[in-house]
Amino acid sequence: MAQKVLTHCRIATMNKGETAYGLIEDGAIVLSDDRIEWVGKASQLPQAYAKAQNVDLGGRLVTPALIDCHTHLVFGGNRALEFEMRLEGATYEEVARAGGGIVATTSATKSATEEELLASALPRLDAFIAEGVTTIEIKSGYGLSIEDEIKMLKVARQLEKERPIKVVTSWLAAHALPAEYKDRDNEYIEEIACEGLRQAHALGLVDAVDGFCEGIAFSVEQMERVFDVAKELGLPIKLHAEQLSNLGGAKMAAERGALSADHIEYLDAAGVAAMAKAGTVGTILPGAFYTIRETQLPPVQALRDAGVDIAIASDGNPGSSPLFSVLLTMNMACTLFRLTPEEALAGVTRNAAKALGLEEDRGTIETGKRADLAVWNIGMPAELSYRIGFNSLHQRIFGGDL
Ligand code: DI6
Ligand code: FE
Repeated sequence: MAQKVLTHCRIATMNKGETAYGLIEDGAIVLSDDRIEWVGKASQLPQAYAKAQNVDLGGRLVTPALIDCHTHLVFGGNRALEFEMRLEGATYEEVARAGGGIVATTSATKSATEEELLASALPRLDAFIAEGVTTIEIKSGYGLSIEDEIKMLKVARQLEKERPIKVVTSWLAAHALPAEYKDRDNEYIEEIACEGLRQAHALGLVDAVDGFCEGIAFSVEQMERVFDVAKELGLPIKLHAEQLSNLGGAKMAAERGALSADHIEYLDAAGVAAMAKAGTVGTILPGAFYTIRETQLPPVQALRDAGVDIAIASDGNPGSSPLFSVLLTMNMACTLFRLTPEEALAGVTRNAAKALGLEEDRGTIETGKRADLAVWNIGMPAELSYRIGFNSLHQRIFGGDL
């Protein structure tokens, strides 16, 4: 058994407890293969580990490795043209209704080969890895045909073979209506979103089922059709909900036990209550809020008051959030949404793990959890959120590998 002891470090365990950040001063962490075997004060390190390989971290801060629980990392092309249109006054919704937006990325994604999609996704993934990310969720949603949605998820799975990273996939065929289904949205839901889900699941490509519940996308009833299939297949669900308007998608998803409801700027009290009751995580996405210059803030205080766990994520995508940095996401969540730096860090560790259904396995530094850690050249955990566009990562530990 390969055992290592990390010493001479401060540890933000991110366990809920008496101390902020679950902080341990002058701590030690014992790694055994890909697991955390022991964590605590160095002065209390059991004698049994005295002979294990010692790694002196020079007084640095250790946190759980970062988790991005909502991305659209795999896509073709880019939307710099739309960026220009929006700067000339068009809104995100207007661009979408004019056939730009998600549908434009769909054309570029359809015409790309798996190899091309992989090649364009890798540098974006590497940007996350360079910031200490070890777990990333990646959605389909720019194929909008069974074949092309499956192609996207195959690329997402392939990324895991190319890099030391855990990829969690989400089926997001219910993202936008492709031109060939104009005025036949219910047929799209049945023929592509539902039938494609069965096929992709049979290929082992789906970890969770997502959708875009919005005026410019799909209704609550249509999402329920897709979630019925998810249930039949035993797959967890999540939803892009209440991003541009309040349709009640988050409430519906929570009542069905959703892992998370994402965006949620327009979430109302009934939605908050349903999420609290179900333990559904509220995933808020400052990159999209910033990019589309949204003014409606997500109801952060109501979520806190109700005890809803808050995750934050990049939403990295070519249109509404061309943001490929978790550290910048943390800064934006604090500045734009008034999260505390502690909430921001919990949002990309413990609560992000919960949003992916992985809270038993990762997201905090505790005995038995996966040894995915980040070592930073900083002293205070708040420094992670405080700087803008600066990466202070010293070392990323993936499954105990230094
Ligand atoms: N909401 C989003 O923020 C992304 N998808 C969604 O449903 C945006 C996707 C895009 O603009 O390409
Ligand atoms: Fe999204």
